[in-house]
Amino acid sequence: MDLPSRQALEAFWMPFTANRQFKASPRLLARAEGMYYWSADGRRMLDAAAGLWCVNAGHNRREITEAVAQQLATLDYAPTFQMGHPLAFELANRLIEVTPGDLNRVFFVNSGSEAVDTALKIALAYHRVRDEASRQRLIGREKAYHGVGFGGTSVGGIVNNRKFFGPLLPGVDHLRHTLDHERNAFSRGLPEWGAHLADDLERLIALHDASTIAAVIVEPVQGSAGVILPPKGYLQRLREICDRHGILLIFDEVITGFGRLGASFAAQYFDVTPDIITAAKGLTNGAVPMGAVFVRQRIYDAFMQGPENAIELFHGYTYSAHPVACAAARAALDIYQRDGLLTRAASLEKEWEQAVHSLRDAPHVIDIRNIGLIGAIELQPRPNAPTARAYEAFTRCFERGVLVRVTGDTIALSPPLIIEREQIDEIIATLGEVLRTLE
Ligand code: PXG
Repeated sequence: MDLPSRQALEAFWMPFTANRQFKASPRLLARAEGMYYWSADGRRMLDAAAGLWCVNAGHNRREITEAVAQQLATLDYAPTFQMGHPLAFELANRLIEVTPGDLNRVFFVNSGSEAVDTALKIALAYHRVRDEASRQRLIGREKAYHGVGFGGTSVGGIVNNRKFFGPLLPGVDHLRHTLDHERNAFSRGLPEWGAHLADDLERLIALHDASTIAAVIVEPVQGSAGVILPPKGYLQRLREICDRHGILLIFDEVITGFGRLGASFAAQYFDVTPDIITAAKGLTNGAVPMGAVFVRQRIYDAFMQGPENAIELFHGYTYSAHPVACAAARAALDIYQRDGLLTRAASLEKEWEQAVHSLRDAPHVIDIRNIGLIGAIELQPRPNAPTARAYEAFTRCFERGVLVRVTGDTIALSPPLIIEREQIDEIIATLGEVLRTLE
């Protein structure tokens, strides 16, 4: 494949990317299959990031490709405002086979960001239709990532994602995050210390009063901030506090949904049932953009009041339940269920944990965290140059044929759920080598 000139790279303003640095020395992917990418200059790369946490069944699955092609040739587009197409209903019915509890109503969107903004709007409107319109506050958490819409940015807690964009939504507050190196570094799986950090919600309730709070949104496992795990008992405690005060609990499962932890959703893994779940990414195995919001039946039912000809929720997208996305999602779910991928991470979890923690004594490592098929290796930042060391680890892994993801000074691993033992070994061996070459 001919590599593009520098000039040819200028027009595309790349997201969350150092554009000038990238364009001076681009990393281009040309093709993918199974656990591997091939770069534009023909090198094979082991994908230890599942793209961006989304290609859970591995790349270029034939069943998905064929389902998408056939759907495009049959019904390319269909509106879902006051119209419908059968596959949208079928997909919703299929999805609620794998959602927890009575989260059996599905609102379709096109991304994780849209799922989050939709969930927040549903939470606000839910209280209003129940005559509790004073519940308008939204509670997020420090270091959270909930996408890039104004709602998700507002409840998010990563400073660079917020500070450029003005005051954001009013009436938002944040829980403390749960990362504590002093007490919890190198925990295997969930940290023992910190369940009481959930009581920070009681502090916010005491400050604002429960009657003003609509919902709390958390990632059960924080991804983008560098894989931050909930301490044992933390999510249960959040659930109890929300229940006690009539506050909706939203789990943002854009990363944790569809098998990443070894259960369909983190809700099942932790045995904590939220009121709303947001999902995207693995929903279509990354093949076509799509997201979903799952709500408990009583939330949906609360809207189904008044005259039957009244629209119950003034919200939706041109591409909600796009037929091509629905086809990809149904084919992805077929694969997940047929091949046992929703639980495969559970059978690999111990081995994965062992492998990731074997890097403990490698140079620069200050913490290692793991859960399901997620791993994080946090490096000591270089003095006066935060993120530079981890970024270099990322580029050197890329040169050696392993694609990892870096956020801050943390290397994050989230391979496709089809990974085999030798591939786990290859990721760890490459990382070990790279860490030894770093200054
Ligand atoms: N919520 C969560 C928890 C996410 O992780 C989003 C919402 C937004 O989804 P969309 O589809 O709008 O991007 C995400 C996205 C990374 C990384 O490696 C993580 C995400 C996206 C890109 C990179 O840190 N998560």
